[in-house]
Amino acid sequence: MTAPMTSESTSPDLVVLDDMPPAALSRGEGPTWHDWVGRYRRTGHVTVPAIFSPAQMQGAIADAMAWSAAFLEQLDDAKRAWYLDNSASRAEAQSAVLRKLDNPHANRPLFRRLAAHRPLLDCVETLIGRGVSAYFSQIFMKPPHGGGPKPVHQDNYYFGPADPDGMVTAWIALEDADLENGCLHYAEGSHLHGIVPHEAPPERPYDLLIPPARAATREMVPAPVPAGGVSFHHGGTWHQSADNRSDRWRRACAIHYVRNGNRFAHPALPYDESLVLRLT
Ligand SMILES: O=C(O)CCC(=O)C(=O)O
Repeated sequence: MTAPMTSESTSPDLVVLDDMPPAALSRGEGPTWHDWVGRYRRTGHVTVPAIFSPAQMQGAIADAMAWSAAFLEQLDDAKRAWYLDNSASRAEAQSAVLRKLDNPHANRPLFRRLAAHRPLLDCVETLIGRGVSAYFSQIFMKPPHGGGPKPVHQDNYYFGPADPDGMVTAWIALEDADLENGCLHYAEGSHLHGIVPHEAPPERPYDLLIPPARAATREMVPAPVPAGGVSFHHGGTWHQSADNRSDRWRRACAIHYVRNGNRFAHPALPYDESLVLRLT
């Protein structure tokens, strides 16, 4: 369906900003600038720590929870089962937790600022080229001992971007994400083999997933991310998250960036182009 990215066939106008490593990578030890770009090309994902401060992440969590409470308040019955983690009645909804919130970059000034954070954009522009926009975003919430798994899928199946290499997902860990509380897992190198068919369970028509028998053919490697770090993944990379088996929350914000001019040309679900936010 889409051309796979290889290290030989990156987008022609991709620019690697050799002279401007993100601040997070110029501090301390760990992978160098070139190491992490190479890792992304090879495996389809890479994690960069400490792009945001603890204070920024605490502010983001407080804002997400305030938005969640306000959103729950006005949710009608039809939408409740989709948005709530445990399908809840109206009475239960008082204590229920939203599974996800769409487009924080467009709805919440604080998340708009996170999306425009220069060290984050440095990384994004290195991966997909200069001049980028936030196209779609989501906050994902897994409460302690709750928050079901997100099955294996490819973002580019949902988005169908005109240029599959001109889209990257930046998954911001608002708090530590690890094996116990449901961090992401990736099938390394899966972005090199194109897009595979997805299906949706009849009761969850928006939950497009790679059929379990096929998903089981690939090893899924966990990608723990410390609070304030960002896991970047290519739109073709198979990924999933497990349920939260810990006493802790796992809240994260995924921002899907495109290089300007690229668009979701053949999306599997509708996306509102009026919310696209040009950033550079
Ligand atoms: O955070 C999750 O559980 C799922 C995130 C995801 O699928 C994504 O960012 O593309």
